[in-house]
Amino acid sequence: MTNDSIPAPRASDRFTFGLWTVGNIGRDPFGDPTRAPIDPCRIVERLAAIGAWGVNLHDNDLVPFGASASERDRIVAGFKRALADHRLCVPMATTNLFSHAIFKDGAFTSNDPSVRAFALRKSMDAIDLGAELGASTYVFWGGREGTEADACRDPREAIKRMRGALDYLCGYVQDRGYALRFALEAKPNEPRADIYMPTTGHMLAFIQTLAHPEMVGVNPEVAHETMVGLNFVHGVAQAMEQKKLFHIDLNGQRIGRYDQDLRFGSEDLRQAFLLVRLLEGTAGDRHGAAYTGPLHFDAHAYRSEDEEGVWDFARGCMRNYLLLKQRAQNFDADPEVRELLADVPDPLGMAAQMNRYCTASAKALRAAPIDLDAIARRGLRYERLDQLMIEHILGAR
Ligand code: GLT
Ligand code: MN
Ligand code: MN
Repeated sequence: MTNDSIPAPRASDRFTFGLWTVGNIGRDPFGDPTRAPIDPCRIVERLAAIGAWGVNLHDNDLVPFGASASERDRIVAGFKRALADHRLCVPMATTNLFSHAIFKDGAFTSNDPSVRAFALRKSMDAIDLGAELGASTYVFWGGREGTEADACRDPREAIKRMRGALDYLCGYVQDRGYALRFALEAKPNEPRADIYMPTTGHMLAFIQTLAHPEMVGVNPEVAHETMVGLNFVHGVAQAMEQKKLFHIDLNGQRIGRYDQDLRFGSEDLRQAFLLVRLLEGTAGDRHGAAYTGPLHFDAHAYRSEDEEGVWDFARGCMRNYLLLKQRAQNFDADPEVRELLADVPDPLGMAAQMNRYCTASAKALRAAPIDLDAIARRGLRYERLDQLMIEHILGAR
């Protein structure tokens, strides 16, 4: 395979970045910024030039906190012109409910009703902004919805407040007639010591308790599940199986570290490969359809980079995705892989008997002459399967 066989990113690849991701100025808890902010209109121009499809934003990535109505309208008009000029869309928008000191102990879950009211008000304004820019997905990342001093509130109360806020905002979206769906993004910790509903699985369970569960799905992030050692691909698969994968945050992360938000594909190639394979459905669709939503890179360039390095970073995210996609396609088209993944023979017709419980099927299962010893002795050839996967990832096949 030559490098030229990987096409350049195109709008049809549905790659997106956030104003806050490529606009990240390289500040960390121990150090000052290492690069200047990039004007949002310039971000639009540069993203379009490198083949991205869309740009996502928090309200305050575009409109500074506290801007007047006329200032807001002027900024938004300029941004819309840039989007039109460079044919970039805004598929996702969200609210910054974490930077301002008023949110130091949470937004929707704060003990202070005035903070909760302000969080709703800010979210409604940001939803208006998202709708005006044409977004179809609205993300909620509750970065401050957590605790250090856990005695401050009953965690059940926090969950009730979160539910109340989402039900309220679903009502707002319906009232305004916006074609917006919500996507909840879990994270176990950072910046809080503990954040409520720390995984995608917690969110999936919570969604079923909302007033409008059909309007709400998830936005899993590679780094957030990987930092605590969970299998991200399994979480995403569960969301897909429930038709709840509304959005996805792609990046790179090593287990056991702070949220690194590294370039997609730069860490744990196995997991990155398996994730792309799952999203693209290269193994076939008998377990469900491929993911067709935005592919968002919620990552940022190393602190060592200047603006040129930021665009190297952005190109790297997209190129790694496309490289892994091609390798996943090759893997699933490989005759040896297909043979190893072929259905296990079912000479006793057991699969059909297990479709649904009935007295007769239970009787049939009990009577079936299942040869335990023969099955227990059989090697499954997963060593060979996994090695083939590694060889495809390494480009050796
Ligand atoms: C913040 C966070 C991300 C979230 C963003 C959406 S903001 O950068 O680290 O994981 O997706 O609010
Ligand atoms: Mn994220
Ligand atoms: Mn992150």
